[in-house]
Amino acid sequence: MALDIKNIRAQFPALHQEVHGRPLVYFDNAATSQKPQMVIDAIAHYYNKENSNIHRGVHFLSQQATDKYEVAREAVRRFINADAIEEIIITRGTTEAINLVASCLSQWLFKEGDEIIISAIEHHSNIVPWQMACERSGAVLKVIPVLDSGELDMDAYRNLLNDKTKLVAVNHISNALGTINPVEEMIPLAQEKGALVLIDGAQSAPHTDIDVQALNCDFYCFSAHKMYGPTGVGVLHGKKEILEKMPPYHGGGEMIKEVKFEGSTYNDLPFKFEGGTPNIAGGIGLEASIRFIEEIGIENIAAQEAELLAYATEKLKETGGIRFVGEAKNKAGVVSFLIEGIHPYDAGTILDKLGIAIRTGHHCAQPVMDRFDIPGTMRASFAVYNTKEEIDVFIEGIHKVKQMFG
Ligand code: 7TS
Repeated sequence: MALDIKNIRAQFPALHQEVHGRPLVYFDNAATSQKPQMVIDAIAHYYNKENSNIHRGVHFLSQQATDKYEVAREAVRRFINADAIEEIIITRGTTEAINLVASCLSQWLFKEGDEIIISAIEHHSNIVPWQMACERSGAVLKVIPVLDSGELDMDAYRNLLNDKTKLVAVNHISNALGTINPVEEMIPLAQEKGALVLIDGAQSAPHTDIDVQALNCDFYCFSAHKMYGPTGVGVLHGKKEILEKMPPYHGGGEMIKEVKFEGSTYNDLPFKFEGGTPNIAGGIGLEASIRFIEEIGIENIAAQEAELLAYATEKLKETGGIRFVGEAKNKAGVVSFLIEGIHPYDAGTILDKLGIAIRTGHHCAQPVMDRFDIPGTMRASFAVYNTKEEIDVFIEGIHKVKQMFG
């Protein structure tokens, strides 16, 4: 189905502005996407009319806010096809979701000499929490290497797996390279060895259909702000039988059943992992962002972005002197590249002056840059509202950069 991109763009107020006197071209969607009016309205409406704390008041506003927050949880469940709402923990984002699992597993599961496997193309938030878990528990971190193409070395992965492997944590889509990892293949390989699997879906939730039951992963996490929703809210999906065994993360209100000085008992799932007043407006905004995606259809979004990726890659190739970093066969709407002889930061600064927002640097994936022996890349990442005309403006910008520094 051909999407009405003009109509979609009209729903995003932030896209209709000038930056440095030029119409904004926003290609930094892997960092965070812009927000449609329906998400902004849902949040504004909550603060204008519904503001109240949830899960505790008997009064009207509190019950109404609680209902809306729980509607959001159900929307998330449906969005990722989870089995039950008890499995949906609303967090501050992907980073908090991974830290929650790493912290709880280091108390409950990991022992001296156990092994945790991550990949060479992880975001820092899927590296550092596991390093901290290793420090706490004596477990050892192992890393799946990446091939020159930007694809994971699957033979090396098979060889890393053994009876000591307790957890595999990999991203579904790499933010630095755009590689779509073969998680459908990776998950059962780990589980055959008795390991748990966490999938970092920060980059996949906005672009791919997610079915946690079909994937059969033990944990899946993502952030609302990369999928047209607000910042400061995200999701941890975990299998119920594992979440039930895990100790709680944050202690405080909401996550308890009974508190006595001699000891406290913990609440049922999912509240056991949701201590403190949550980002209520954020949860309500997340529900609106899911509705936005579902109205367009995730497969239509993916098709639009695939077209943009193919077009941008072809046009960049035509300009010459481009080194692509990450050329996996199976790739999402991210182009990471360098212009030969030009520092990405210099190029990014010139593009900014032309109203073009791309990301330059290590993209919170420093080991990827070390692996490819580069200081960083220029990264253009696409969302459903981007157009080929914007890519043409971007390519003109690349020509200007080359003229200035070439
Ligand atoms: N995992 C991946 C694969 C990511 O791309 C990001 C954020 C995170 C985890 C962390 O998500 P957060 O919402 O908790 O911060 N990625 C990026 C990026 O590529 N540029 O800025 C943030």
